Amino acid sequence: MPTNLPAEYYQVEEQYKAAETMPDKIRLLEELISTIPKHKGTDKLRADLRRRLSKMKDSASQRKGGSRQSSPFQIEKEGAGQVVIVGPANVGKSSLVKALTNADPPIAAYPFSTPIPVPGMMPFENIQIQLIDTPPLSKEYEEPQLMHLIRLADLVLLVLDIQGSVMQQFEDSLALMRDYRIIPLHLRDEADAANPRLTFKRLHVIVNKVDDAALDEDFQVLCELIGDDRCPFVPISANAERYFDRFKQLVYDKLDIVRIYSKPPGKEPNMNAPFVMRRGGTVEDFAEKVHKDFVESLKSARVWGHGVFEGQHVGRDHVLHDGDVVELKT
Ligand SMILES: Nc1nc2c(ncn2[C@@H]2O[C@H](COP(=O)(O)OP(=O)(O)OP(=O)(O)O)[C@@H](O)[C@H]2O)c(=O)[nH]1
Ligand SMILES: [Mg+2]
Repeated sequence: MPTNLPAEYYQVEEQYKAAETMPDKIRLLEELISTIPKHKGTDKLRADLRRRLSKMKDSASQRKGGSRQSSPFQIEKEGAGQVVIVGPANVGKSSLVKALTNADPPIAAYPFSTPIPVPGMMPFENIQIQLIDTPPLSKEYEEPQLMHLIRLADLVLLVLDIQGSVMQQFEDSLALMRDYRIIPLHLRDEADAANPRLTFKRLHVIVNKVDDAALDEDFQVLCELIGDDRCPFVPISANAERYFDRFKQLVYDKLDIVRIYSKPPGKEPNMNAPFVMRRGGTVEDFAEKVHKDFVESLKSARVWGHGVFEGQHVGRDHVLHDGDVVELKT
């Protein structure tokens, strides 16, 4: 047991030991973990308590459902990409997810109103993109499972509040993620890029509550302050519904995906139902998307679109571009 624990630790520990119900025990154990200062000497204690907490959460959810339930932080990817909306408390994460998707997460004027992630689908042109509302990034209430969700996502959007202390929110959020070895991709050069314990995530900053022209000016001042063109901040207003189109385009662009249309031989392609692939994907990757057996049986392919003449025959390695139409012959 480390000797330099704060008095608060021992107080909460007493309460934890005295707690009689499982929800109380879980809540107090979380509180107990948050009282422990972070340094080498407390690593083991924190790890042990976290393990105990996760066991307690597991058994609590088992009891509830009769069988083992998966964590609400494990969210299956749906649509063209999974985007997590993270940020400090009360910046408007839930408001954004509610305004932009079919989901209906809780919104409140007080902080910590979102206890678990809520996924929703955002339509963009002819595809759907998954946005996930999350509990706040907070020093007082760290949520390791949220960090795991961030690690698995295709894109992270960090939401800040122009009407609050934006730079502080920005720095605190990055510091919290760094504690869990999550580093924004654009800062890769400054971090130890070869360190396999670090996760580099594509991250963009969305500044919410830019409700009117006066706040547009505040946003401009903020941009000048940042002066870093590798991670430009993007304004939005969930309540005034401003800059939504720009937001959707940004999400699409940053997901780094392309839409490819399948044309059955002798028929027209269905332009409403694209196949979505990573940018740089080839005809072979596309064939696999359409049907896994097609990779083996593919005889030839023709492409209409970028950098080819109409219906050009191409090889398996041909790289496809957004909007290309492909006819596969098997
Ligand atoms: N002026 C203004 N207020 C907003 C905007 N978006 C959200 N809010 C308000 O900010 C408060 C917090 O909104 P939420 O969407 O619950 O914020 P959150 O980030 O999900 O909060 P937590 O889940 O507690 O972390 C509510 O009172 C919202 O009405 C906006 O664009 N402009
Ligand atoms: Mg919320």
